Amino acid sequence: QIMERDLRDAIDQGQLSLAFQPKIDLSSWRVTGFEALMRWRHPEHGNIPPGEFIPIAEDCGLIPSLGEWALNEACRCATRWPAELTLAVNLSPVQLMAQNIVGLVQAALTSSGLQAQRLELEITESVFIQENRTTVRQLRALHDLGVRIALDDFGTGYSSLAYLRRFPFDTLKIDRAFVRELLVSRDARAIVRNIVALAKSLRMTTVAEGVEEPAQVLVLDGEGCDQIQGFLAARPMPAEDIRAFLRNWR
Ligand code: G
Ligand code: G
Ligand code: MN
Ligand code: NA
Repeated sequence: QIMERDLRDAIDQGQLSLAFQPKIDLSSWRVTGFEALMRWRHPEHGNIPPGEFIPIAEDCGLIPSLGEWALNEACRCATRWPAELTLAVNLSPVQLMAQNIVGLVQAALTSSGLQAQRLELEITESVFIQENRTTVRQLRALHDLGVRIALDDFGTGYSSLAYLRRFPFDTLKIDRAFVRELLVSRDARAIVRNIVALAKSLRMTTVAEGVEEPAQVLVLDGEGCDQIQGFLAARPMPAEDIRAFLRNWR
């Protein structure tokens, strides 16, 4: 059982790290950037997946500290990459509610020297469950800094097309549940086709998550999807592996 106490120690004792997973442009097959994903190596329990500890951090009020650490660390790493590559960082809905997220993002950009246009913040649709004016106002203020905003895991949560009208997302990430079924389910394929069409008409970039097979790439490309992410291109990697990965890509 993970304790709140352990999470506090994790930050202080450097048990947290970031892994980076590339996004690939389907028309050029170039790397467009990387998404930062939190990793925790517990001294006794070993690696604990973010799916386990992020919800705990959200419940016990530690997500602002974890999130601030991740944002600063990720920006610092990204300044060492080629300048055309973007960085995506996940934001918890709790951060949008509880934290001066705009000041935090501004500070991370200033102290790292990363240009705002290179940063994209990924937010899941659960941010709209207890939607209030603060959430939308914070999203707009973040957008005004020049960072991009992505809607993560689209299509599986509490999706409502109304969100797409309430806030101008730059990117829409198609949840890997649809990608997983793409080759075996006509319905999944029809959903992907229509998500892409909807995103295009709203001038959003589409990214398909969880791509593991070349055949999925062919279908996604055929349906007009812009980018892919997934084990086919690469598993999330430590920052120090990025240089070699980029050198060997293609
Ligand atoms: O890397 P993995 O597939 O185990 O990640 C599981 C989930 O944890 C994903 O949905 C991802 O969005 C989330 N996650 C990973 N890193 C972060 C982070 O830094 N902040 C937040 N809020 N969520 C993260
Ligand atoms: O933020 P998000 O929930 O999208 O986080 C991505 C998570 O999905 C990471 O934990 C990552 O390890 C995982 N992941 C990335 N690519 C693949 C993939 O191709 N297949 C599967 N099953 N999981 C993936
Ligand atoms: Mn994400
Ligand atoms: Na996702």
